[in-house]
Formats: sequence, C-alpha cells, structure tokens
Amino acid sequence: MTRAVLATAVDQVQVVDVVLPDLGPGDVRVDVSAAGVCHSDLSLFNGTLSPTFPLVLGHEAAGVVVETGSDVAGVSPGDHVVLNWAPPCRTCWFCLHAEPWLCQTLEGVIAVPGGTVDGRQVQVALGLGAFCEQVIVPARAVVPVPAELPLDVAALLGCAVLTGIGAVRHTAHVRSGESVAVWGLGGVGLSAVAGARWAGAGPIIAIDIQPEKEALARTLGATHFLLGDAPVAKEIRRLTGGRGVDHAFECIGRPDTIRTAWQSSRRGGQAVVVGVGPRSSEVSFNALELFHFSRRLTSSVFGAGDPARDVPMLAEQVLAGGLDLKPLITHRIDLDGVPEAFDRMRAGAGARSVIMMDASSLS
Ligand code: PAD
Ligand code: ZN
Repeated sequence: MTRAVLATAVDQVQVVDVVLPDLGPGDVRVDVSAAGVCHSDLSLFNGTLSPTFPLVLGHEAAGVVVETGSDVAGVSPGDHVVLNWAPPCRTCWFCLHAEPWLCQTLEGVIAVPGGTVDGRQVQVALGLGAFCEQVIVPARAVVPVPAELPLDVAALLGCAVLTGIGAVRHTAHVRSGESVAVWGLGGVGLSAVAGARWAGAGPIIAIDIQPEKEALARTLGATHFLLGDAPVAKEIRRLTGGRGVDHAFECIGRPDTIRTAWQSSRRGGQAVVVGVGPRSSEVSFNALELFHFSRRLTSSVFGAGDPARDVPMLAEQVLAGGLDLKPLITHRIDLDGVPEAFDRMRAGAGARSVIMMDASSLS
C-alpha cells in the first residue's frame, strides 16, 4: 500500500491507499521524493483534458529507484531519477525522424491503468501517477540524474523546466541578443524566462495578470514586466524599436493571449504556443494579416526535445551554477496540500508547489 492523491471525479480529490501493480521484468519501482503540481494536473482534475476517473494525478517528479525488473539494464537501486511522462518508443516514424516528442505511442495518452484502490482499478496520469509515495513505471520512463542534484529541483526538470526551456532552445532556437516575450509566469513560463536568459536573449519581457509575479520573473531573468491587462502589444513594440519581439511564448493556453502573443511578435518573427487550452477555444486570424506579417505560429510539445538527453544536460547546468531553478519552488507541501495548491494555481499565486513525500523535509 502506498498513499496517493486520487481524483475521483471532476473537481474531487482525496488521499487514498493504492495497491500498485506487480513489478514487470521491464519495470522499475521508484520511491517518489518530490512531485511538482503542474497546470496540466489541474486541467485533468477540472476535466479540461477529459480524463478517465478515478485517476492518480502527478507527472512531474523525481525520486530514488528501489527495485528493478529482471530485464532492466542501465538503472539500479539507489539511483536518483527524474520521471519522464513522455518516454519515446524509439521505433515509430516520428522517433526515427528525430522528433521523439511527437512519438506515436504517446499521442493522446493522458491516463493508463495502474494499481487498484479498494479492489477497483484506477488510472495513472500520463503513465506515471506521481502524486504517490511510490510508482512502478517502465524503465524508459526514468532518467538518472546525479545524486548531488536536490530532488525537489530535479522534479521540475520532468515537466515545467523541460517544457519551458525546450520551447526556447529547441522550438524557437532563441539566440543571444534576440528579444523575447513570455505570457503566463507559472512554472512553465518562468522556465521559459530562465531559458531565455540562459540563451543570452534581451530584452526578456514577462507578462502576467498577477503583479506579484514581477519579482519572481525578474529573479529568473526578465528585464521587463508587463501586467496582462494593459495594452501589452503596443508596449512591447515600444520596447523593441516599434517592431515587436523576435520570439513570443504563450504559456497559458488562452485564445486572447495566443492572439496577443502573435500580434506582439515582429514581422517575420514567431509565436510559440506552449500553453494547453481546451478544444472549445478558438483563435482567429484574418487572411491579410497572416500574409502581411509573415510570422510563424507554432507550438512546442514537451519542449520539443528528448528527456533522455535534455534532463541530464539540464541537471549538469544546475549543478554548475548556470541555471538557478530554486526560485521556481514557492511552496513545499505534503500530499494533503494538493487542493490548496490548485486553489493557488487558479488564483495565479506563487509558482510551483512541490509535494515533499518526506514530511520532515517540509520544515
Ligand atoms: P500555472 O497555472 O502555474 O501558470 C499560469 C500563469 O498564467 C499564472 O501565473 C497566471 O497568473 C497567468 N495567467 C492566467 N491568465 C492570464 C492572462 N490572461 N494573461 C497573462 N497571464 C495570465 O501553469 P503552468 O506554468 O503549470 O502551465 C502553463 C501552461 O502550460 C498550462 O496550459 C499547461 O497545461 C501547459 C503545459 N504545456 C506543456 C507542453 O508540453 N507544451 C507541458 C506542461 C504544461
Ligand atoms: Zn506538466
């Protein structure tokens, strides 16, 4: 038995005891140490992503391997690992064409069966269900990291950081001296800000509707902060010689901010949709503006990278002092604190809440 946060229906959640499945020959058992609360968990919990319930939430986590299946090579008990919610199959068309983030086996997979509660089958979010003291996952869903890396920071590498920094590096290929704007300063958007600083971009303009995000954004590298309800596009043009930014990153998933991000990029620039909005939200463009501005509009799925390559590289950067991700963690909580973390997220308060499984690490 292991304790987990189970969403039982839309907007309903409880902490329960889960019986995990047996360890298969290709699986590893991981004691989860830390798990970040991502907006995608809220979107599963509130039904935006239409999951199957009951569902163990959580997909951004790190921990320690405690047992490996008989066929597992390359990872051993005692290894510190980041969980990977998008492990590519390495054999489909997309994997073979160097786009593992679009792996066919992952398309549309938001929940898979895993474990039972009171004898009833439950689903686990994104193949992990990481809001749980322990998980059993395929060996390809873990990426080893150095033991010196604090596990709370390591957890963030599993989603927010990989996504935000990946959008900057792999999707947009931001270069030194280029201008960047980022909408939505949660874990993902703040990671994009940190990635832009790492890339040597400037100015880095951060936008949110919560004034309290300014200090966080500046700590992570923003050179300017704008309140989302001001005439943002006009102000961005003023800051960029009347042109607009080279790269605009929308990290919320709203039609109005996607539209503003696109409008705030320069002629020939690009807007990258990182936020995940609902099917029902439509964004419109007129035919003349699409032609005239010659902008690119694209999305960045899971940072358009490969976790097996990028997580160790990011871990090295953190350890070398090149990337300070600690400010992303504004709240450390236990499993019972998830509903309040969702409340904070709805209110746009703080950045990442991270569940620390060992209660003594909360003080
Ligand atoms: P979060 O809820 O922590 O942060 C969202 C931020 O947006 C908050 O600071 C809000 O105040 C701010 N915000 C809300 N409305 C507005 C507005 N109108 N104008 C300006 N700012 C606003 O979310 P997160 O950082 O965990 O996730 C952000 C999005 O990224 C979310 O849609 C999530 O599902 C998505 C995501 N995408 C991927 C991917 O593969 N592309 C991976 C992980 C998460
Ligand atoms: Zn996530």
